[in-house]
Amino acid sequence: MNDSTAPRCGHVAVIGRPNVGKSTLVNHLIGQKISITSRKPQTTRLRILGIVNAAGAQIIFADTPGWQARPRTQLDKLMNRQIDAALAGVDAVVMVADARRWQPEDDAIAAQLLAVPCPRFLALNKIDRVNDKSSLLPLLAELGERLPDVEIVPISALKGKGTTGLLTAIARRLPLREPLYPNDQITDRSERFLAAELVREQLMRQLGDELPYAANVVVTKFEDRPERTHIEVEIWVEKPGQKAIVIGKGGARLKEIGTTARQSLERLLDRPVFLGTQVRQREGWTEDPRVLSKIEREGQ
Ligand SMILES: Nc1nc2c(ncn2[C@@H]2O[C@H](COP(=O)(O)OP(=O)(O)OP(=O)(O)O)[C@@H](O)[C@H]2O)c(=O)[nH]1
Ligand SMILES: [Mg+2]
Repeated sequence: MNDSTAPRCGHVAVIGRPNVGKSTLVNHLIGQKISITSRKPQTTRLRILGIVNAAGAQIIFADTPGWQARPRTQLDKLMNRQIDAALAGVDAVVMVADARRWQPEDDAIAAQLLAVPCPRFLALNKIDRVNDKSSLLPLLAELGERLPDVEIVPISALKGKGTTGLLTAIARRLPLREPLYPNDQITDRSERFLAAELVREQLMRQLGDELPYAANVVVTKFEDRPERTHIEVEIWVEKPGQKAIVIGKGGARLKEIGTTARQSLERLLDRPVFLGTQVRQREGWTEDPRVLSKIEREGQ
């Protein structure tokens, strides 16, 4: 049998510090936004699979939350546990780092990378922001020495530079195995989960620094009706003042959040959507074990 044409398939964890571009990379490889992104760290909360069929392989990426060196809340701890779960039994690991600056936390993640007994890759991301590409050479040389057996690939997840090369390199290293998922499936998460996430994406993108971390989105209704999918969500915040901020003057902020989230959702689901939003105050949910175990179990 000619191995180069035999099907390959495997699980690949994508790990790294918050905000380095893990979700942007997974979305780019899938060609759809399945994992939310923002300029703020800790955007991804739960592991989400992104399934790519390319280069003769089915590559099942697990996008993970950014690893937090000092988890503070129970929610932070839940997020770090998601990374451990993604690393269990993987066939390859991709660490993502910012090509502009290697940081002390990157060393801790590189140690996790080296501890996993499978093919390892380091994607040095955001090279579109590096004007003088030759300035990358000393970092590449140093990392090459410090991280033996790690294939280092400079990329721009945002611009799609170097990403095909990375995909092909990963595909080549996966085990010979029939695909685990049907070839039209792009994620393991339900449409319900994706709806909640796209609303949370707008909270991350449109609100100030603290509030998004105090917010949770819960789907209360999801019905496929003949003319459109009818979705209702609750946005939980911790404090009364936060509720006023999410709603905004005359409801303007909430309207903007709802409209933009609905448009992203319609693109993803490829059908018309009604999205109803309500804001509720729910103090201390980031420490509430009942809420957290529900989030962990059901993904919302
Ligand atoms: N210029 C540039 N920006 C990028 C690139 N990749 C990602 N970004 C930006 O970096 C920010 C963070 O991207 P995410 O994909 O949300 O990062 P993440 O690693 O998933 O972050 P967490 O989920 O918080 O851990 C966003 O504003 C992205 O648009 C890139 O290649 N170039
Ligand atoms: Mg992310």
